[in-house]
Order: sequence, then C-alpha cells, then structure tokens
Amino acid sequence: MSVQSKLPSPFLWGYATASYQIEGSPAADGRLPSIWDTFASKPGKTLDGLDGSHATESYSKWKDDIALLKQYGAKSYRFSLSWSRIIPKGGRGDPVNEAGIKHYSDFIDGLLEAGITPFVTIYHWDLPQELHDRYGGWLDRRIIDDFVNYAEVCFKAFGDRVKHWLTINEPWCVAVLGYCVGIHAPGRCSDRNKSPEGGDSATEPWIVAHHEILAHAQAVKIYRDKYKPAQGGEIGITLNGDWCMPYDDSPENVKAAQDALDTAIGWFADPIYRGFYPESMKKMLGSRLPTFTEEEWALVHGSSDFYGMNTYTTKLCKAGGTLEHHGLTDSTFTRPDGTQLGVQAHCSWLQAYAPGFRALLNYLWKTYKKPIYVTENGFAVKDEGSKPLSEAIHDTDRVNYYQGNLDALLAAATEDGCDIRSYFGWSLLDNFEWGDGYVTRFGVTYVNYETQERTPKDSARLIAKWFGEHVASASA
Ligand code: GBH
Repeated sequence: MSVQSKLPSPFLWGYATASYQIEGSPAADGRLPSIWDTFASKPGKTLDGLDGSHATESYSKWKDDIALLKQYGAKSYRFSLSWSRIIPKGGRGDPVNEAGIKHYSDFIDGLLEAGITPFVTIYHWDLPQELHDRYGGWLDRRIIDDFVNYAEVCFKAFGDRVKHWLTINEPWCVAVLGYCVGIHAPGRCSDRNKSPEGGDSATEPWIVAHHEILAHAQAVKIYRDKYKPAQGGEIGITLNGDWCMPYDDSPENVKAAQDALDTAIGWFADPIYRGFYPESMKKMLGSRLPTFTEEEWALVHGSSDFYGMNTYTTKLCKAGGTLEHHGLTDSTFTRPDGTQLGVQAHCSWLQAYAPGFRALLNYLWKTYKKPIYVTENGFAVKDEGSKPLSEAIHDTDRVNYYQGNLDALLAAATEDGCDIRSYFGWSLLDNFEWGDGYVTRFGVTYVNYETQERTPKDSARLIAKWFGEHVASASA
C-alpha cells in the first residue's frame, strides 16, 4: 500500500470514556454528589434502575484500564475529569480536593509511562450537585465563572503533561436532554409528572446552551492567555452531530436536512467557528435565542483550535416535525423504498451507515475549516447484554461498523483531503450508558458487572489491526 493511502503519523487513535460512566466509588477521597448521582438514583430514570455507583470501578481499577489500552496498542486515551472529585462543591470559593487531583495526576503519569497520550475532557455532564442547588447550575450565568475556575485548576494541575483539552462534551445533549426532554440530569422539562421541580422546555435549553458556549469560550481564553504560552497544548470543544440526509430530493426535505444540521451542529459550531447563529435557528426561536454582546461574540468566535467530532449515525430527514431541538424536522431510518439505511443497533437512534460518516467529515471540513479530531464513534450491538459472554465477544455488527467507518475515514483523509487527526472509539469498556443504565453496551471490551472481569471483543482486535495497517510509519 502506498504512503499516500495511509493516515499521517502521528495519528491519535484509541478509546474514549467519561468519568461518571466508568469510575464508581462515588464517595471516595472526598467526592460529593454530581447531578447524575442524584438523577440516576431516582426511580424510573434509568432503564434498569441502576446508577453509576459501581459502573466499571475504574476509580480503583485504573491500572487495569491502562493495561488494557496498552494491550490494544492504543496511542491515546480520551477520558473526562470529575468536577466533584476536584472541587467537590464546585464553586470558585469552594475548597479544592487534593486527593482528587492526585488521583488524576497519577492516572496521567500512568498513561504517559505506557506511551499513551492523554486527551482530557473537562466536563462530561457530571455537574456538582451543589452548584445546581445553589443557583440552578447551567441555568445561571454564575456557572461561567465557576466553570472557568474549575478549568484553571485543571490546567494548573495537569497542563504540564496534558496537551489536548476538551472543554465541554456535547453541549447539545446537556441543553436538550437535561433541560428540554428531561431524560438526562438534571431532568428538567415542561412536563410536571417527569419534572415536578419545574422546568420550561421552550426556554431553558437555549439559555443553558448560551451559558455553555460562554463558559467554554472564557475557559479557552484563559488557557490561551495564561497557560498555553508555557504549556503549549491545544484546546477545543466537542460536539455531537449525526449526518443528515434528505429523505428524498424534494426541496422541502433537502431544506429539512440542512435545518436539522443547523440545530444539531450549527447551534454551537456556527457561533464558535464562524461568528454567527444559523438563520434557521434565529427564525425558529426569535427572542428565545439569547443574543451575545459584541464583546461576547469576539470571545466566542474562534474559541476552538480544532473541530471535536462525536458522531454515531445518519438520519433521513423530512420536513414537518414539531420538535425545535430537531429544527422542526422529522427523521427516519427507512428509505422511501422501504429498505433500512443500515444495521440496527440496540438503541433506537443508531444504525450503521459508513457513507454518512464520510459525508459528515467532508461537510465539517468544508464548513468549519478546522482540523478534525474524531473524539467519539461507536456502536451498541442489539441484545448484546442478554447474550452469554462466549457469544457477546464475537461482536460482528460492531466489527462491521468500525471496519466501514474506518475505511470511510481513510477515504475522507486521503481521497477527499479532510484534515483528520484522531479517532476515538466509544468506548474502551461497556459502561453506564446514562438513561439506558447498563442495558446498552458500547464497549470493545465486555464487562461482567458482577465480577468486573474484562474480556476483549473481536472489535478491539479489528481496530488494533486496522490502525496497524493504515497509519504511515513515523519516518515516511
Ligand atoms: C455520546 O452521546 C456520549 O458522549 C457518551 O457519553 C455516550 O455514552 C455515547 O454517546 C453513546 O450514547 O433522538 O433526541 O433521542 C451520543 C449522542 C445524542 C446520541 C442524542 C443519542 C438521541 C437524540 N447522543 N441522541 S434523540
């Protein structure tokens, strides 16, 4: 195979996880609850009624996780820090917890000793409960200064060794799932049966997103001004977003696909990379879309060194939906001729469709003109959780998903000219899948939650082999 048909070296490939989904040990070393501890412990909020109290016990088993990454040949590991371990009450006037810092510091040293580059998410959804109780968390502007203070504690403690930072994971999910649909913490929405504490699905998601964007941008400014000159790392945000294809070539469905992209991705990416909001969102929301001052626009525009891309699937979009968080569009996986777009995953929202992954890479590269870090991509095999281990580890649908998407990534990089610098599979381990509890499994490693035994699935071998064959050698 010629050099041109390989990915450039170094290419950061590996796996991603998030603190609340793997760590367990909720009360260890001074940690206090996050909104996810509170939410998941309420009846009916997770499919199996379980929360993250144990998960994969990675807080105590972190050396096993590093050994597994090493065994898989991973070059990089994307993980998130638990705010509640580092500043248990969360705020800028609250004490910093040295034991929490030491844990992550040791972990980072362990990764580096194993030759694995740490890729660190500062916030992956586990807000300290105290900040929610104090002023409503992301609903209040005070969150901006508290987030920036927390980020600075992280830069100071770990920035000598961490050169790849992500501020916030999937701000869309925080705003929409947490404050509009109410299926993620803190579980707010307009429906008082689901959210007796209050909530307004028509206004709160847009306010929350506004504060997320400002908190992200302010943290980036502080990093660039005070830490980057000496530490020399890079920083950005990571956005969820699936490729949106028109259901057919009718003009209204072509428009629907763009409106869906605008709301899924443009809501955050347009302000951050282009300095404006999508027209479709301004039209849809009017005065409910919070505006930025000129000074804030200057802060927000350009506030990400790269495009952080989490993506899983492709949707066929149709005009005429009623949900604003989908840009007033509907979507389906069933083509006009009745066939399915791809192989169905365990979760209803996911089908495998590699051409959509390639198309999205191209769209993001052309639209936002930033190097792309693929920070999450993965698949949950249907009914994997009810199969015996001996069957579950032969995860053919996941193998095919990764094979297809990795070939698509290579084509996007080498044939289409997209600048792609990382690929993280979601996830290293089966883990706490938020509202799905432990029912849905995304790992390339099977986890027995009774014994915490870890067993590699076929997909882990496929990915190691694929990258072994498709990254240019360092000297080339
Ligand atoms: C990621 O989110 C998360 O970062 C990660 O923590 C998680 O474990 C992983 O994916 C697997 O789920 O049709 O309105 O119900 C994935 C992004 C966006 C996927 C919302 C599900 C459902 C939208 N998610 N989507 S809706």
